[in-house]
Amino acid sequence: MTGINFSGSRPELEKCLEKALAEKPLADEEILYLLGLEEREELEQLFKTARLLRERYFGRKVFLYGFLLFSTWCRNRCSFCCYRAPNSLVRRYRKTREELGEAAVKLAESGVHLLDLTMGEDPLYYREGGEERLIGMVRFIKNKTGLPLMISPGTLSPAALSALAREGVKWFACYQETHNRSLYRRLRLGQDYDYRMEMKRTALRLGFLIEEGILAGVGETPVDIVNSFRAMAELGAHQVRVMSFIPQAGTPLEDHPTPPRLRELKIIALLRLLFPDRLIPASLDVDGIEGLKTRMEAGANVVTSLIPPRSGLQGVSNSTLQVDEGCRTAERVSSELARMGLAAATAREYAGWIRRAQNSRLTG
Ligand code: SAM
Ligand code: MD0
Ligand code: SF4
Repeated sequence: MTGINFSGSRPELEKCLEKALAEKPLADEEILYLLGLEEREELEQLFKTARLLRERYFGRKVFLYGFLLFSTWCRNRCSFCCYRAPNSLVRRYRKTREELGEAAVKLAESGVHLLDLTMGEDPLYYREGGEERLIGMVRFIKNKTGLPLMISPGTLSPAALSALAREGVKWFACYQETHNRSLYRRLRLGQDYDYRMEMKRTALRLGFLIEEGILAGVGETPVDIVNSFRAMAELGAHQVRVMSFIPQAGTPLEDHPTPPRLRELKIIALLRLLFPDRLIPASLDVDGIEGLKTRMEAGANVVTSLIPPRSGLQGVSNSTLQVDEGCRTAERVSSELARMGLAAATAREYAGWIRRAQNSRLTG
């Protein structure tokens, strides 16, 4: 019993979705076939299958991640990002630990399950004494809120990573954006592909849970997407994401169009089919609260980029979208989830998932 009636669907579709539901590995051609679906009813079957798999591992419960971008200064020049060093059209700030602490407490009180501490590669944290500053900041937020932490710092030295592991930081997030080396070179200008990949392996060895991610709409082919799925599996990532590229004023890709959202939705669904027990985000940073429903319907089980209103903190790809309007809060997200028959998990449920993941008791 699959719980889905596939009768009337094309035999190829039925075969692929049955296989996914049985958690048998899909061949590259099958993934490509599913990524190529265009018809509404067929897509609906794909999304339904993704939801069924999500329900198998997570029931109706969803995790909420608070986002704290504590510095928007960056030494890098990623072609897609508004925070690239030469961009003068973006608001720069660097939060003190007290300012950050205040926002962190607001998020914690609102009921988020985790705080994602993110920065541009701010030179302040790379000069003499910078790593200690970063570690001090992390310790301060941990003591102040007691919440599980994720760190999204870009690349760091293995020593700094190791110190963060000792502080008890649970997650290391670092997105390759693509696993096609020549596309990577055009996106993460001047950054070493292997160093970035290796940091994630180092993080795993240090006991972190890790998040890998890709961008949709930056010139990737369907085969590139399949290769990224394979790279995520090989890495053993615990959280896997895709975000649609949003063009940014003042950057080399400012005139490159944002992709049709169906591409991101199909990738979310495929991620669920391939990684049924892993965490898959729906980011509010791409299309705001209006974009939540379709992403949840495609199989996501985490909502990211919750930002406290009027804290002066920004997002990334739509850096101020709906922040001060209060649309990116736990309260607003929870009421949207309720309308979809979903609900925010308890802190205990999230802690339980982390414990099982850290004890490697996830399947697959
Ligand atoms: N600086 C760190 C790094 O690059 O790893 C962490 C912060 S960085 C802003 C986080 C992620 O935001 C990037 O890895 C990328 O996936 C995403 N991002 C940046 N600019 C974007 C854009 N224009 N559209 C969509 N996602 C974007
Ligand atoms: C998000 N703006 O979740 C955040 C960010 C970094 N770990 C996450 C890209 O959409
Ligand atoms: Fe800097 Fe990260 Fe933006 Fe690249 S993606 S420019 S490393 S903030």
